[in-house]
Amino acid sequence: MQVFFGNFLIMAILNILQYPDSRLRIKAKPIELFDKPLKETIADMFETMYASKGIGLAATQVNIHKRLIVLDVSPERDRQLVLLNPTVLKTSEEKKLHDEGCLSVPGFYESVERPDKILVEYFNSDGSKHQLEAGGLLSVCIQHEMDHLNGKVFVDYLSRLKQHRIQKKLIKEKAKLSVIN
Ligand code: GNR
Ligand code: NI
Repeated sequence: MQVFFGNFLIMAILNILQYPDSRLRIKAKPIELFDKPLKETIADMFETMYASKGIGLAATQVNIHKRLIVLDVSPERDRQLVLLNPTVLKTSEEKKLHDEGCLSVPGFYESVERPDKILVEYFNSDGSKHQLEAGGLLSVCIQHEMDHLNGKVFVDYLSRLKQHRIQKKLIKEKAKLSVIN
């Protein structure tokens, strides 16, 4: 939610769901209205992503179950990308391993194999249709975010042993925090 306070536009930093929260498993629904509330959600998601030093954020992670992704993989943090209702049209045969992290899985970085290049179709916040060919980090990030929209987390690609270790550690840390607060 955005609030006007005098001349100041107040954006909100949203709460990020943490693995293994079951709400990360909800499949997001297509966006039908390209309206002002949607633009406010997009602004809040960028604010949240930059505050958390992330390169991408899917609406699912902030408990909004709509097909909406924000990204900025630039080192200067000045190349905002918004993908609404994204679909993958093509994927390369060639796959690559890349180290991945996730704002919903804080502190863990693991190697995941994915197609190297993808062709994505999406809508922007004005409702116009675009295509984007991505490789490298951008390709990894878009695939990681589109997984979130389908209720999938990068941890799902790891061995069951690693999944259990990560779950145990994050649940334990959460319990510690609830004793303090
Ligand atoms: O900030 C993020 N960094 C990252 C690094 C490698 C592969 C994927 C990512 S996405 C992640 C932000 C996030 O959790 N998005 O869902
Ligand atoms: Ni993530």
